[in-house]
Amino acid sequence: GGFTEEQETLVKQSWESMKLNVPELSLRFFSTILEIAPAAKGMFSFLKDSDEIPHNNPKLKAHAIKVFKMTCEAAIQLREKGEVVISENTLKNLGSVHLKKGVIGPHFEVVKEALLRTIKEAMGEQYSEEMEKAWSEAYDQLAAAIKAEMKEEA
Ligand code: HEM
Ligand code: ISQ
Repeated sequence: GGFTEEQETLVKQSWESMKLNVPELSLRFFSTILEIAPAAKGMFSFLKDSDEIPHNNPKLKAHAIKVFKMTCEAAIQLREKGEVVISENTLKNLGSVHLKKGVIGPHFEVVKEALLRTIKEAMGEQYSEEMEKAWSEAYDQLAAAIKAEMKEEA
């Protein structure tokens, strides 16, 4: 089905609200990924020399926020163009980084679940099924583009 204006608005508005609390959001998101898939710990450089999740790691924050931002951008493009378009350089870089880190298909479901749980927690009363569905669809399309690039580079 097509991505509606209402869905785009739900994603954009919730992101505007969530980005007011980047430090907590990025930490919750990352912690939830590791809660669901503890084995993913070894993949992230932020955790190299400790078991503790660093609470003020600029790289962790920047990457986590990029996932939200890119999903929000995907929602805008889905509504405007009916598909997710990512610049060639960005896509190539994301493909190679994730391939090199050993990311595989099922990991994308883990990150999706963590993203949705983080949004639910952050939005509280304002959270809705429709909001979840909009983020979920945008994420799926974005993930498909990255997975296709990883396949190409493999
Ligand atoms: C790195 C985004 C899915 C694990 C990154 C970076 C971005 C990003 C922007 C930084 C790239 C750079 O260093 O230039 C995304 C997006 C995803 C996604 C938008 C899905 C739509 C995943 C999944 C996993 C994963 C499914 C597996 C659990 C990693 C790891 C790194 C990384 C291990 C390297 C972090 C480091 O040690 O510096 N991701 N990612 N990502 N991502 Fe993802
Ligand atoms: C990189 N890729 C996917 C999800 C992430 C979450 C937190 C930090 C980095 C990430």
